[in-house]
Amino acid sequence: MRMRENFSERLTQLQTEHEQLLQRNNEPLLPGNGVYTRYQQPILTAAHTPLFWRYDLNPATNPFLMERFGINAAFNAGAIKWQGRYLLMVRVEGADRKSFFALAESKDGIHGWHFHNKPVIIPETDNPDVNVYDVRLTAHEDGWVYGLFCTERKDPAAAAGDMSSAIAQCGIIRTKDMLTWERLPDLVTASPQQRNVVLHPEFVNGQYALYTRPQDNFIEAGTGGGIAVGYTKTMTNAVVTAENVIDPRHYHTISELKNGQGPAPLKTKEGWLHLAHGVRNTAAGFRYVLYMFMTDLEDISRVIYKPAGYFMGPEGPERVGDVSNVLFSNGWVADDDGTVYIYYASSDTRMHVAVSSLEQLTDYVKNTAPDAYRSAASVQQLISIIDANEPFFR
Ligand code: BGC
Ligand code: BMA
Repeated sequence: MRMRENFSERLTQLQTEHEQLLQRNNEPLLPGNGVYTRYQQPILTAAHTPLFWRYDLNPATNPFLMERFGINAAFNAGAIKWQGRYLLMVRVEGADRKSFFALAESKDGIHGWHFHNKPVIIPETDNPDVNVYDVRLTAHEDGWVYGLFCTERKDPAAAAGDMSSAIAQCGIIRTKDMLTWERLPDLVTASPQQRNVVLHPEFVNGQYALYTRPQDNFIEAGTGGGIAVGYTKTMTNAVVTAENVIDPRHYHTISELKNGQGPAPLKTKEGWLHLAHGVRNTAAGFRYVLYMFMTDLEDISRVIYKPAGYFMGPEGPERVGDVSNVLFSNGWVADDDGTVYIYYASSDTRMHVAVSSLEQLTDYVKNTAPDAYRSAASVQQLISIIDANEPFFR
């Protein structure tokens, strides 16, 4: 049969294409906005997953060399620097819509990203997860690396015929070697829904501090919402009884519908730098953008700087994908020299990197005006910039 004869030819084509993709060059997009530098190409996509995940490579059992396991997307990755290498714990989504986690690594944080041979095994609890996604990695000062992720299960109270309503909660895993993961009981909070829960890297008054996002129902924040802080004595039976909202939602802002903490905050001389996402509703669906704020080093519940609006919004080809008009980030890495690698996903489809530094990001949060909540007040902010620039633009 023709196809059978073509097996090795097709395999060579697939391998060549895959190699070229993994080795393709990625140039910075200059001059950029001075806050961060985007790169020309995504760093990871569904097509970066190994061919031996997707294809049965045995001509006897797969004469047509057809895909046996489709991969739909590679996005929303947690990040960590581990033994000198940059690691992403990527949300990989199969054609079956189930997400799972897979590690990918790069030597310099920008180029040469490739997946490890096998996905990560996440042990289940007594109440099996239907879907897991959006892990945040935190190297805690207790010596463990924790992964906090969203575990989703069908809402048992969903009306007959409602096949969408779900309950989202925070699943917890930990490791000391990035190879095997111990599953701990899910986080318990008073809130019926939890997504975007993130572990703070240091103890606060001897307790673990968590950023949570109290939410009333599966999609809308309802009367809840906002990025909150809560404390638990232990992570092996994590219970947060009080969630104190530190970054609430506001009318007519980029996060009026909902918001959530991105990765764990980065410590700087001046405060904890936070990256988060904000969501608003539009006639074309939800729009997800990234924003930043800074909290006090002594009192992590006190926001000391919060620039207005978004830090990064979807641009160009980033705008289009499975869930268009979305930027989401749950991973970044700060190097000892202050370089910050921001790993973000576009439109629930692919991963990108943007590079900045602690110094630039601190300058950004301190010197960008906060939201003034009214058009006229924004105009005043703009006029003061123009006036101060007057000696420079003639
Ligand atoms: C999806 C997430 C999404 C959430 C809320 C989940 O089922 O997997 O990507 O954020 O629904 O829309
Ligand atoms: C969610 C998030 C992400 C996703 C986004 C857009 O609420 O938790 O998983 O990127 O929606 O679909």
